[in-house]
Formats: sequence, C-alpha cells, structure tokens
Amino acid sequence: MVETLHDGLRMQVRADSVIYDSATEHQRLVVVENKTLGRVMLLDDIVQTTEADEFIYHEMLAHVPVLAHGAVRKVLIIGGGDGGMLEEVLKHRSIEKVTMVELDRTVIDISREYLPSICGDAFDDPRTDLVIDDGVKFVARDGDRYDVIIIDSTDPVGPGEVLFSADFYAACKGRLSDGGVLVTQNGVPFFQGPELASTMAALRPLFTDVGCYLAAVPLYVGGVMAFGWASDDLALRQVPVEALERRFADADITTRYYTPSVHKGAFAVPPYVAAAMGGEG
Ligand code: AG3
Repeated sequence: MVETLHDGLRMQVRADSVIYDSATEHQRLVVVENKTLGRVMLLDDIVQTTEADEFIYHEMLAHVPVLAHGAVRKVLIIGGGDGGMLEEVLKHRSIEKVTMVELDRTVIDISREYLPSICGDAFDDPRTDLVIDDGVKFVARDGDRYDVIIIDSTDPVGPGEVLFSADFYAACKGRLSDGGVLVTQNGVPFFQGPELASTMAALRPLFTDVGCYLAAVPLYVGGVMAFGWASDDLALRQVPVEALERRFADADITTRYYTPSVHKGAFAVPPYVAAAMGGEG
C-alpha cells in the first residue's frame, strides 16, 4: 500500500496479507496485515490506524481532555469508526455516556470484525450511543451538551474535509457544556502546516483558549502530530501535574503513552509548530 498524502514523499506499507479491500459508500477501505505493524487500516490509501501505534494517538486524544477537565460525564466523538477512541474514552468508569457519530457504517463493521484489538468491546458498552450520520449534520441538529468533544477525523481531503470548517467548529462549540473542551486531530505540522493554521484561525474567534498539544505517532509520518485544543476555561490547560496525578490514579487506567507528565509536556510547542499555528500560539 502506498500513501502519498504529503507532497514529495511516498510511504509504503508492505501488505503481508490483505484482510479486506473494498469500496464503501463513502471511500475505499483497506485492512492489511504487516509483520511489524500488525493490522493496518487505510481509507482512500491513507493510513488511519495500526495495531502497533494506535495507543499513542488514542490515549492522547482521549485522556488529555478528560483528565484536564476532571469531571467528565458526557463525551462526543466525531468520526473514529475504528472504535479505538471510543474504547479509550470508556476506560474512564466515571463517564456516563459516549456518543460517537461516524459517517461510514462499513468502517465500524469491518473494524469490529478485523480490528478487535483496537476497539475491544467498546461498541457493546451500554454507555455507548452510536449514531451513523454526517458529523456536521449531527452537531447542527443535536440538542445535547458534552463536557468533551473529540474530532477523530481523517485528513482534510475527501469526506473528512467538512470537519475542518469554521462553521462546524462553531456548531461544536454550541454542543459543549460550560467549562468543556474540544480537541481535534490536526495532522503533522511539518507537512500539514496550512491545515493547522486554518483550524487555529477558525477556533480563535470562538474560544478563550486555543492552542495545540503534540505527540509523535510513527505511522503518521512527518514528526509530531498536532492535536487542537479549544476551551473557554483557561484553567483546563493549567491543571497542575499533581492534580493530574491524582485524577489519573483515581481513574485507575493502564496506559502505554499517556502519563500526567507527558500530558503537561505535550503542550510545549517548538517554534516551527508555533509558526505553523500562526497568531500568538
Ligand atoms: N485519524 C487520523 C488519521 C490521520 C492520518 N493522517 C496523517 N498521516 N497525517 C485516525 C483515526 C483513528 N481512530
């Protein structure tokens, strides 16, 4: 499988076997097996998740906002058809309900069948509220409010593009409870700087505190990935590490990437990323 997401670079994943390859209603969905990476899922030839490194991405987009908030009851996930985000969020037993809105039912069906190590039993959890719909339509229509909204999207090409628009972010804000936080998948700034700049520019007029935090996810090649952060509560970004330690201990979750110190450090932004963000960071 060859990924050509970034201009000037081709990334090849060897398919030791092809588990699934078919066009869904919305996109081409492929699952291959690779001896080093385990199962790898691609949408329109772009790597979405691998058994080997999914923990980094999912832990950082789930636990950072949930533990920064500290009293999350309801979470909304937009996208995330592989179920990895859902599974990670549900590890917080104090969370009462997780609504997940995925456009492509086939991605969920195939992930349940072929990527059980990523989604676990998340789709069967009684706290899961699964909606098959366009995320943009859902946030415009839904009347509920969420403490955390996670946009677990594809890149801004194809069906995922609308999830990077200013109107969509504004609609998400309308679905956040007071003191809530929105986090987004924002690509690798080394290659996808304009995408990060456009999200930051769209979020700044909407929220008091807008920025990003970082983690390197090996199969999202290009160095660190940026996760957008938007909240009207400045305190969420500044929670002391000791408080995060207590919350993390209370949650009693085993992680392989997330720790409270990693959480704090992830908000340190190198100058090239700050430049890509535009504004004052
Ligand atoms: N969604 C993020 C995929 C980003 C891939 N892009 C890239 N290589 N820049 C992943 C979905 C996992 N639940």
